Amino acid sequence: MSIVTKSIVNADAEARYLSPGELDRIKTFVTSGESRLRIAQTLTDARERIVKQAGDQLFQKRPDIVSPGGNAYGEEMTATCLRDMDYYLRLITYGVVAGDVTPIEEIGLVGVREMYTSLGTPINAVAESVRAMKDISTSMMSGEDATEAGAYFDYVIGAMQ
Ligand SMILES: CCC1=C(C)/C(=C/C2=NC(=C\c3[nH]c(/C=C4\NC(=O)[C@H](C)[C@H]4CC)c(C)c3CCC(=O)O)/C(CCC(=O)O)=C2C)NC1=O
Repeated sequence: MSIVTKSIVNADAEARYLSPGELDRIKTFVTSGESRLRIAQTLTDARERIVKQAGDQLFQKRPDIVSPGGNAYGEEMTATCLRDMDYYLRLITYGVVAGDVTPIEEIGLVGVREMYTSLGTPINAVAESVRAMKDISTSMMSGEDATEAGAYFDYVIGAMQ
C-alpha cells in the first residue's frame, strides 16, 4: 500500500483530517516521484543486462554453487537461480514505485529464510547476487538516484543476512 492510501485509511479510521506529519510524508512521496519513476524505468529497461552481469559475477565469486553438488548446478537450476534474481529486481521496482518496502517484504521476504533452507539454497549467495545487482544498477544512475535505489537493494540484502 502506498503512503497515500495508508495515511487515508489511518486518518479515516479516526474520522480525522490528515495530520501535518502525514501531509509531510505524502509531500516527500510526491516530490520524490519523478526520481523514483526514473529509477524504476532504468531498472526495467536494463533488467536483462543487470541479471546477466550480476549472475556472471556471482558464479565467478561462488563457483561452488554452479559446480556438481551446487544448488544452481546444471542449465535448468542456473536458469532458476537467474529467475530468482529477476524476481527480486522486479520486487525492488515495485518498492521504488510505491516508495515503500512493504510490497517487497510481503511478496518476497516473508518466510524467505525457511524457503531457501528447505531448497538447500545458500541464502547468503542470494544476498550476494542482490548486492551485485545493486552495484550494476546504481552505476547506471546519478548519485541521488543511486542512493535512493540503493536503499531498496539494501533492504533485501539486510533481510537475507
Ligand atoms: C516472487 C517471489 C518468489 C520467490 C523469491 C521465489 C523463489 C523460489 N526459488 C525457488 C527455487 C530455486 N532458487 C534457486 C536459486 C539459487 N540457487 C543458488 O545456489 C543461488 C545462490 C540462487 C540464485 C541467486 C534455485 C537453484 C532453485 C531451484 C532449487 C531446486 O529445485 O532444487 C523456488 C522453488 C520452486 C521453483 O523452483 O520455482 C521458489 C519458490 N518464488 C517466488 O514466487
